[in-house]
Amino acid sequence: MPSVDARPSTFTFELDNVALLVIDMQRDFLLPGGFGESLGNDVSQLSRVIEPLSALMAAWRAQGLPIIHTREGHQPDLSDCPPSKLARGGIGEQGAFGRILIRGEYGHDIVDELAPLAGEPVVDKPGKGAFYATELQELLEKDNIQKLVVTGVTTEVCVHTTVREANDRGYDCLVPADCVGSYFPEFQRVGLEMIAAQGGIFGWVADSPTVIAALQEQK
Ligand code: C5J
Repeated sequence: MPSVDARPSTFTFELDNVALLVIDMQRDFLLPGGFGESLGNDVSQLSRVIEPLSALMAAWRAQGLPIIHTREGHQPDLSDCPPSKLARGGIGEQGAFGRILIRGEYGHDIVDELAPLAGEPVVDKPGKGAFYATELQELLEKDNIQKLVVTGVTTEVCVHTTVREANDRGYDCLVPADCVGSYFPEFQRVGLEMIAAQGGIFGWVADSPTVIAALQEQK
């Protein structure tokens, strides 16, 4: 059984009950010129996640373990976008990579380096959390997944919301600190601390090389 040195305590999982969740590694959040940068954000804070996450995904795939990707976005007619979200601007407007966070647009899709492989589910979500108004829970239940390694962007928004949703649904979540990113270094630090605080109130935090080493010990 892989055993990961994590905070606040060791995180263990069975190879047949774990999935890697890759949250919203979309061009519009990560690429220079995209939606994230147009809001004044420093996208290099997110792109530094690509390399370690790519290595984790490779190790994960080498073990034949499941990866589930998510994308935040909306139908072209915006019928699934709450008026309150729309009113804050951006969504559906023309951006450098097509209409912002609209399904089917170039900017809405996942960065080339982390492209899903055939057969890996891609869950399209209208909200921040990956469980809200999606098929995610059904996918997890189908394969009896009970533990999640949660990666992606942004730490304090979609990663945190998803970890909290998962925690309330009974899933144990491990977050590799170098595989999640925030535009704001302070939010990154505090976001990770909040997960592991109070005896792991939302989950566990580790580094991806530790997770990879634990996986490779299984060979
Ligand atoms: C945001 C996300 N930040 N994926 N989305 O709007 O965290």
